[in-house]
Amino acid sequence: MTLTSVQTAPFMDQKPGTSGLRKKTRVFMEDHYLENFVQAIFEGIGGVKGKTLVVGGDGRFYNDRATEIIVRMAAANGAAKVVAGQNGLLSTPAASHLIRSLKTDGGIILSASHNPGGIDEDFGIKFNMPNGGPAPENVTNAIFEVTKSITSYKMYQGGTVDLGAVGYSALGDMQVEIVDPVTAYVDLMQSLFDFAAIKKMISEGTDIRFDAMNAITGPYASAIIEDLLGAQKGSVVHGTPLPDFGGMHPDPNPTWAHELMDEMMGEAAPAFGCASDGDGDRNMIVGPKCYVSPSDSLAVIAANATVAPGYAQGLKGVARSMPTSAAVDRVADALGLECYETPTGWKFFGNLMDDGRVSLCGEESFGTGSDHVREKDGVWAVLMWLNIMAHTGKSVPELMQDHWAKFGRNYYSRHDFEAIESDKADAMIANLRSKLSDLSGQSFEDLVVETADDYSYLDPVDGSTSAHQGVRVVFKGGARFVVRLSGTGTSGATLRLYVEKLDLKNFDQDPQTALADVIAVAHKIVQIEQFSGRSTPDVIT
Ligand code: VG1
Ligand code: CO
Repeated sequence: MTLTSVQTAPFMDQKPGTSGLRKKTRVFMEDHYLENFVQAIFEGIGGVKGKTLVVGGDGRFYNDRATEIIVRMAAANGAAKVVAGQNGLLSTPAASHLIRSLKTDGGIILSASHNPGGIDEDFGIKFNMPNGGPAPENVTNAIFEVTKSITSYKMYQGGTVDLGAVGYSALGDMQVEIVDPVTAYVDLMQSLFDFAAIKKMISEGTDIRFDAMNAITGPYASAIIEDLLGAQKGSVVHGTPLPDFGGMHPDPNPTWAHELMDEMMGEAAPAFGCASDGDGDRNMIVGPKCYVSPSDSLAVIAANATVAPGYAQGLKGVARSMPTSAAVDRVADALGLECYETPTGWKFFGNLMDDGRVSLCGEESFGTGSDHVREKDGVWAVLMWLNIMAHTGKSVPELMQDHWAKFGRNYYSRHDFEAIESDKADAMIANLRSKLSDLSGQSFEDLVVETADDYSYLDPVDGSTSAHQGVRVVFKGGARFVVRLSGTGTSGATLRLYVEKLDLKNFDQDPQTALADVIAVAHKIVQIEQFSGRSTPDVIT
């Protein structure tokens, strides 16, 4: 058994994106690539000597090997203890909960989230702070700085790291605790939701389909929905986490969760359908013939959350990412709640939650969550919806119709244009930025531009600024579009176009029809086809 210092040279491409460092799995498997980044995390957070860290991931290919490497490097760097999920497994929200509840010094989560997995697909790694939330930009920047000049990393050779058995062991002077990945999380959910009421509703005939997409939520959903809440066996489908997600693209949206969508749009649809992503932090909610857009889901939860015991005292405030629709703003307005707007990525919600300003947050990208952890949480959102249904006695379509009747409908859609050549995408955004100041006042058909800017966020808690977080163009009357480039992809660029329009009277249009004029004008202003050669999106949500 020896502690070694391994010579290495920097990789210049280890800049974390929206949610950690994501690359092709084979890149992470190159000699020193993962190790360099892990050492940079340790140094970027001021060392791990005497600290306790949580480690786990979504079970994708290389998760097990990477977990062992991190445990060995933590021991070599003098950590006091590592708490790892059994077999290296932890959903992202479960990891966040462990970091918080065990009062640790943070954790490392292995996941490329909603990106496909396998040796030829994607892998990822990120650091979460002692509050359980993704590291903010000043920390990811510090980590990135270390990656650019690293010359060696520490590795504990020899000894055994057995991730398979729950219990305690040691690696050198470091204690290793292997925990069941599901238990603590299930306890947390039971403390927040009315399991008895949900169980009764299910026993009275509300049937459920939970598509875990062969990713991490399978064991969590089976334990909660089938075992505790009594849903029929088989309610959870694709419930075994597989290293390549069985070839599925574990992104819970109508395009990638098409099996679930087909079932929910068919004649024999269950009463409630839902899906989660690779690492368990996203959710999609669907009723019979009724797809719930994530922005609407956030608004419905904001309007009804007090029916759940964990939120009975009322919400402190709400927050949404800037491209998310303003549906939740309308609810906040009606309830007299503070409503915050932040850049894309869950890391921006952490300060607001820690400061007691908000208890509910959401993103249009199928992310919803609360201050019970510091990540978005797919299973949590599913249970919140079930709790709301159990207490109101309303179905998903009824909840949506009632919501729109009360607050109006913010028609909303996101169009993704994937795998654009990066320089073309950059040129498109640069061109758009260059004409922003001239846009206001200009008319496009019936739409008159009111404001156009490049979104910059001033964090009200720590005073930090994050600039260039997306271009937004708002028209008179409130319709708007937003464009930004994805920060989670691993090849080329993905352009995201977000469009929105409020309607106070007509609630039953197809969003693509309701938004057609804004979409057309967005294409014209952004010049998507001229720059990218693309006129139709790859994914519409
Ligand atoms: C996307 C989403 C963003 C989300 C992020 C991480 O980022 O748009 O809302 O927070 O993924 O989600 P981007 O930069 O590609 O638009 V996950 O489920 O990967 O942790
Ligand atoms: Co995710």
